[in-house]
Amino acid sequence: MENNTHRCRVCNNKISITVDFGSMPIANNLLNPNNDDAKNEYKFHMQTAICNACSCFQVVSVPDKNLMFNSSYAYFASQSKSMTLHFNKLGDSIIKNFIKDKTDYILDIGSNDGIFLKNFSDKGIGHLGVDASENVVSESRSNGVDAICGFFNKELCKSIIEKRGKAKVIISTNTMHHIEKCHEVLEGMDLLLKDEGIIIIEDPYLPDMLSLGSFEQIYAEHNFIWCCKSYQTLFEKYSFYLNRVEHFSIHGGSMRYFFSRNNIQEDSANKYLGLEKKLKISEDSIYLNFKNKSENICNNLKKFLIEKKREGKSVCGYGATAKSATLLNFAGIGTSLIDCIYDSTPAKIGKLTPGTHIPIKDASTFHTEKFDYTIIFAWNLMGEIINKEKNNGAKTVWVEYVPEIKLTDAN
Ligand code: JHZ
Ligand code: ZN
Repeated sequence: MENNTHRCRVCNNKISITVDFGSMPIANNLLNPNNDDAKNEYKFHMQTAICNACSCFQVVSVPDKNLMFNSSYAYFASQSKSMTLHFNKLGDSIIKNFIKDKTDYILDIGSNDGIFLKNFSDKGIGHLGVDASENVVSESRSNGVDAICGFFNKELCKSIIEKRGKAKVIISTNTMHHIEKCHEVLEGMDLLLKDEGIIIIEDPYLPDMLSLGSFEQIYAEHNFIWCCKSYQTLFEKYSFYLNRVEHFSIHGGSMRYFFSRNNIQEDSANKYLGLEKKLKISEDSIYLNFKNKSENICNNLKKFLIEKKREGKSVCGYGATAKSATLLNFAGIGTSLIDCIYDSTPAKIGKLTPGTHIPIKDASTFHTEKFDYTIIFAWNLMGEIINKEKNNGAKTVWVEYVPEIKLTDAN
């Protein structure tokens, strides 16, 4: 492993590179086929490191945030019914347990199209979304959600406090791992949260990524893959304590973390902190195995695709996910092996995938096309997608590839 002078973004400890994924485009930076987007495509060198002191897994050099989060952000969370359901349940439990009086409001960092806050706006409960991408903010407003466009930091929080006072609950789902300057977020939370308030964070969990070998969770926006130890280190610097965690299978394994000013650590937090220690996730040596798993996933999928091409079979993809950008670019899989990828998101349809330039087509026409094989790039939403397409009458063999190739025949 290469020696260098990189420093951990959480604790400033020296870190060294564990896996080098080479040149990568920005995962959600889909290209317009009718202009020079493809010729001028932005790329960065994606290398990852683990901090031996605080277990923070991070991308070493991250593209400028304005290149990733802007008015053409392509991900709209409400495209998934199962994710909508997941957030409805979370909303109900927060309303029951934490929203106690009329002045209490919840603030969502990375509120996207309002998928989560809709639970509050529909019931007339105080809420505010913050998101750095104007297009998803407009979408959430059109869904009745109160949201502002901006990067969450101390300055923004000062202006929110002037207008709304302090928040009872601060939540951030699938967003903290997008924010390179994580201390700016904590400085904002430190100002904005009521003394008796609670912070809830949820995102993909490092030990799950390591055990599946799902390296696709890493891309420009996902510049951290968090765990209990790394979050605990970050939050304790601002006197917030990890009280409790809840584990979910969504997105290939996610953790929900609860922080407050109370220094009480429940069994769930102890359990996972202990597990992380036992798994030695802070040690460089673990990442050699992870690198091997990642390369195997790529090699197996590529081998499968080459074989099917040779047999004259037709192959497409389903779900133009951010994850698939990492996979396709790292594996070197492009239009010679996959004809197109189907997706239901209006902002993605008609565009090309970043780096590999595979055309993205409207998922509503998928069932009419009859591809022999369909690679399910949204493997985390597989049940929902297969059911939907089965009802539409789609005939294909679905192909999963994490952790290994698995076929589901829907013919
Ligand atoms: P999905 C995103 O990652 C991006 P991605 C982001 N960086 C993040 O943090 C994680 O999510 C949590 C489509 N689809 O959820 C919609 C259909 O076409 O796996 C999406 O493009 N038909 C913010 O992009 C994609 O699949 C359907 O029926 O890796 C799913 O993307 C359904 C259900 C989805 O996340
Ligand atoms: Zn660290």
